[in-house]
Amino acid sequence: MKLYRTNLGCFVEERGKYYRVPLTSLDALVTHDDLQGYLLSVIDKSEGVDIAISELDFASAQILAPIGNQEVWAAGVTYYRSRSARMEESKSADGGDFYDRVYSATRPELFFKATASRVVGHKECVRIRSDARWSVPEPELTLLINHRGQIIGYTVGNDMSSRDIEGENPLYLPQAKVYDGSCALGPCALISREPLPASTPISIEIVRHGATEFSGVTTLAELKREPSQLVEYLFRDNTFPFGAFLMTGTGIVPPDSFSLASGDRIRITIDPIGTLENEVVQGN
Ligand code: DO4
Ligand code: MG
Repeated sequence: MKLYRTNLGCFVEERGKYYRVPLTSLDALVTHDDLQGYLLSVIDKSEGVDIAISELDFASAQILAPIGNQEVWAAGVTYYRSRSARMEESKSADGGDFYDRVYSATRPELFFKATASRVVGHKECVRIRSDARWSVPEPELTLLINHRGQIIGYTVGNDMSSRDIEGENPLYLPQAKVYDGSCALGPCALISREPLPASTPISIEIVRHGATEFSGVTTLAELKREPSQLVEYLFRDNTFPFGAFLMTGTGIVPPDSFSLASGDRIRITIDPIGTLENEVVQGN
């Protein structure tokens, strides 16, 4: 089941039909005792009633990021490709060793990524920092976790990153990662307690002036850590009254010659969830 947050309220989509969800607050949905059961009952009750109206509403709705008061956190260096790219970018700062060590350490790298106000949804604009010279998108499977630390769903995430700032000194990581428009989530949350199969592909396409400038693909088989293990570390000594999002790291890094530019369109697809599309704007 896919849960959409829109300017007209929340909708659940099942087999191409959209059903209006009476609970409109994402916080209430994420902290619901049995979200999946609740959404199934919404579908059951609406069967044969008012569905055409819901579909009509949905077609004219503006999709919003599927977030309420949740914090967004991120895991880093969870794919070999990210480890290698980071070691390379921080070589001149002697930072490479940290990335190699965290890749194989028991404790994962977890960092704070965004508050809801810094998150944009499908078809909204992600931003390049005004003081960054080398920026990339990071396509990441993003976990939706309830206040009890249970994974209740998945969304598509873009962990926008300023590689020159991060590479200059690993202590600059928060500035490279956390700024207005630095995170995109959407287009919906796939509500499921089942782990996604290892064969699940994550793909990205960056379109510039109508042509593909970069594309890449990986699969969850390349993710070195179990999502449940990442969540266990996140919830150690931390409470999340409204639940949280956890981005699971990137397995796709464009070549070093590539940097995002204003007007680029980023499309990230994770098949059972959908495609998150955002245009890039340069901060000033
Ligand atoms: O360690 C820096 C950030 C890593 C990251 O964001 C990633 O691997 O996805
Ligand atoms: Mg990342």
